[in-house]
Amino acid sequence: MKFNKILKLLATFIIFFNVFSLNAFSAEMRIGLVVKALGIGFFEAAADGANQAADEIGNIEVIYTGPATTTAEAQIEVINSLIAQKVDAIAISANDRDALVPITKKAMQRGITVISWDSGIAKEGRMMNLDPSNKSLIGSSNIKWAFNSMGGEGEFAILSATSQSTNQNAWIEEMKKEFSKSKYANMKWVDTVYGDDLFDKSYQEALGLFKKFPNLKAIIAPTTVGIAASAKAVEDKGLIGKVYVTGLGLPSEMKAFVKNGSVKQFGIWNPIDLGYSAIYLSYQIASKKFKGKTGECIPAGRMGKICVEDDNNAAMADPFIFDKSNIDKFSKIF
Ligand code: RAM
Repeated sequence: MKFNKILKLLATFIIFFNVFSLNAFSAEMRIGLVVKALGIGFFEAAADGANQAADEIGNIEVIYTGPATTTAEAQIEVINSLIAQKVDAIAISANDRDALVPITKKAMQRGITVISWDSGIAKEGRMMNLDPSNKSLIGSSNIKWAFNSMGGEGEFAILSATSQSTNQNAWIEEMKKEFSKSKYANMKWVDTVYGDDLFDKSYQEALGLFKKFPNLKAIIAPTTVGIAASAKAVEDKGLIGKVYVTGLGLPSEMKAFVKNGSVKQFGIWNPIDLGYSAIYLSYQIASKKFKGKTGECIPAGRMGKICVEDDNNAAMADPFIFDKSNIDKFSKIF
């Protein structure tokens, strides 16, 4: 009797385990979400959104991956490994617009759907690209936030991510266009430096700017890593009220700096929504419902339809501005 009971228990356990493991490991579609580097809060928020989309669609496994450093070489290794794992789709935020093209072409030749998001790959290396927002709007907004923060006059510098980064380079080009307007005649763009989306390097670059330009009034850092590092440098060097930091940041990482006055205003889009959209688009293309081509409007769950424009390029939403009035609310979300 006792032995029978044990057998029954064992059988129940085996059945339960099988069902459980089937559910957990039998995803119909596997999507590699490749980021510039691991350990960046912005990408971790995007991964949260990616998992939300996967849960909503069902039967999707998101493989969140990326290199330790923000280089194209390291990303090539990551993509090679995803090709070897025979994933269905790869959605990548690229460290280089051109250097990744041969490896992503190889992935596509093997039937893998490839899209870029956040930081794009050149057209021939992906099926579509999802920008977080309109490039020119992001660029002009950054200059406007600097104008507002520094009272429209004085010296400012850019502290960017890597010198090869597709997204930051495109935004800097747009900043140049905006800055050529007469409204900014009393502002002087003195330098552009690169912190490689590494906190320590960005911090050192900010210190370098303070030394080289004793009259510096603002740093524009269009990177979540660079803006937090610059604001910390301003705080540590006792420069609050003298140097203002602005750019693109995560409210959760910038709250303390808005409160202490090293940052007056900054902006960003919702990174959770961006990761969510990247998975939806990958799924729609990998399941052959869409191609990611100009003219298509692709349903993306709670984000509605995302419409593909020129060069198979789409933009998600307008950037949102944060300051003392709303930082508490948003710092709880991302
Ligand atoms: C960093 C990365 C990312 C960029 C944001 C604004 O997290 O460089 O690519 O979109 O900043």
